[in-house]
Amino acid sequence: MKKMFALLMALVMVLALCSSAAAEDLIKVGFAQVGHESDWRNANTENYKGVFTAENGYELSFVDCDNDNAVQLEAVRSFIEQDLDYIIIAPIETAGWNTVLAEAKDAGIPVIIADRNVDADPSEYTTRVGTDMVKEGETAGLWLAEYMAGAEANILVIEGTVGSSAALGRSEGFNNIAKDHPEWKIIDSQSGDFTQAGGQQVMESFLKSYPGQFNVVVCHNDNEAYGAMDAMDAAGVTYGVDGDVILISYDATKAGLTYTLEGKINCNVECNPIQAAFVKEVIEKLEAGEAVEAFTLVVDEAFVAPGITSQYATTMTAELLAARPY
Ligand code: GYE
Repeated sequence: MKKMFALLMALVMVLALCSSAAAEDLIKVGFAQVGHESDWRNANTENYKGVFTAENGYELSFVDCDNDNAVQLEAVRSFIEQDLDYIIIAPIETAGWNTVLAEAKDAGIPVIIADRNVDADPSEYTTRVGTDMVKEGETAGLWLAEYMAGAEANILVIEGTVGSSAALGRSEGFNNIAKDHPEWKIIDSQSGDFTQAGGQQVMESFLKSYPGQFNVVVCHNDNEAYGAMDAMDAAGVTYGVDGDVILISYDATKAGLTYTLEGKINCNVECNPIQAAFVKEVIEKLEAGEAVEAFTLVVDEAFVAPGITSQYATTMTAELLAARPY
């Protein structure tokens, strides 16, 4: 009996040793995430949590920065203090990163800028993974030009978070196309902070300020579009393929594409939130001592409501919607 007990104890100790060795072997990754402002963001977070798992060899320290720049800087500094192996930042705003990036560099911790971009020289961080937001804006503009075919457009824009590369890029891209269309007028452009409540609030104020004066609404993400739709519903303004107002959105989440399939959103420009595997690939290369590209592009497409055909976008079908993973 004593022998059995000793054997059992030895086994327990070996197992404990093995698992602590395994925990030490895990690659420690800190992720300073923007927050939880949108369905897109939640899909992006889920994707990271599903990829950076212990089974895959990672220990993920995840911080939801709740759209607060100070919290995000603090999160990155705490990753540096903990001496993690890699730091991933999805920057809320483009500005204000130089100092903390230099601190990470001094500590020898590689930094991966994910999703949104920073306003810093690429030499200040290791690499970037994300979508091309200027191109997303241009796609929306090109589609609108094709759809309007020379008709007048009086446009209201509900922007994303002020100072975020997602909002800046989409505006820049859309404006690149708008400048070639003298028959277009951007009446107003205000931030809805990428939230449904923000989108609704901005649309309510637009409806008061510009009643009957607009025929296009551009929302920088799906959640803002849902808010804008609620505001237009309440004001008796119709939108979508059978409505008076053309509605453009970005993200192409499952719910957003459901509205696109129903014809309520005319055009939905995708921004792909499934980015974690690309980041993991970059880390694997760095672990192997290989060089990494300065930028890994996550490719997007665009979708339009049934009845619309476009050289810039795919016409939505029930099959396409069913196949959407997020
Ligand atoms: O479009 C929006 C989210 O940075 C691309 O952030 C991302 C944007 C996305 O809140 O829904």
